[in-house]
Amino acid sequence: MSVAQRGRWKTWAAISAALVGLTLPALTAAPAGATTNAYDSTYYKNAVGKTGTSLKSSLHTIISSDTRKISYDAVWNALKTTDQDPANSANVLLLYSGTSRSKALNGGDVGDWNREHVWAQSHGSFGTSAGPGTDLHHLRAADVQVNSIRGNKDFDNGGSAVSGAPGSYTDSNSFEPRDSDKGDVARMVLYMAVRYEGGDGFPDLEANDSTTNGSVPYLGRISVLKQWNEQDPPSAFEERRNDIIFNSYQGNRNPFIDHPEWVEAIW
Ligand SMILES: [Ca+2]
Ligand SMILES: [Ca+2]
Repeated sequence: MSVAQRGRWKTWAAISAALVGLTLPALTAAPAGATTNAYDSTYYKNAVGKTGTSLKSSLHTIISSDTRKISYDAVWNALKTTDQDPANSANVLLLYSGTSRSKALNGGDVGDWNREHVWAQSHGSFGTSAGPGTDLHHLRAADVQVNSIRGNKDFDNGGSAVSGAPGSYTDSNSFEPRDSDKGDVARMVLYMAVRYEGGDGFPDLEANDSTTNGSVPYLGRISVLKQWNEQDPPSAFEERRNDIIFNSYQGNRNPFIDHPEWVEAIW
């Protein structure tokens, strides 16, 4: 190699090194829409970078590894903490209606709030023993009458206005929450689909595109839930309750609040 050749080689080597430095991060970049989360290098380390059934399987293992469960009676006090109104610590914020109501008004009478199973209990008939029936990630404080109107309906757009829950609609077989609760509902339902895969004596819960699921362990409609997840991103309220459930109750997280783009990555 001549001096001139050596010089050109050194220049090329330097350029190549620079190109490697420039292109490597691009080759390993996360997919479009990916977000980062404080738990990526710890809690989610085995899931980050995966998609499809591989991601779902990995997340199932992660969110099932801590088996702390609470009783249905203990859910009352837990909701007083997880669903506390950020503007008034004496109240809880009710799902579907957005009403702020005294924590002391928990019960079954008109004007009270009670424990709404966003994944309706009858869809898999899991009841209220410790497990899916007491899983705080899909249990929310709701007005007694509004909860009764939602009943065990699948989720979908459309219907007539729901009394006591402005912006919510219902028809004979489906319920549409108000806009600011749409994403919350989607992420709660899809958490349940990943958390419960048929182990521990509980049914394998899955989301599908039907609104006539009845008592089978399915809940719809997945195509609409995906839209709702996009249009109503995770709020500070959801992030706070995810942290409380993780740190103080169940030791597990709802991955779709931490990584809403994982909904599209799986479904
Ligand atoms: Ca929301
Ligand atoms: Ca499942």
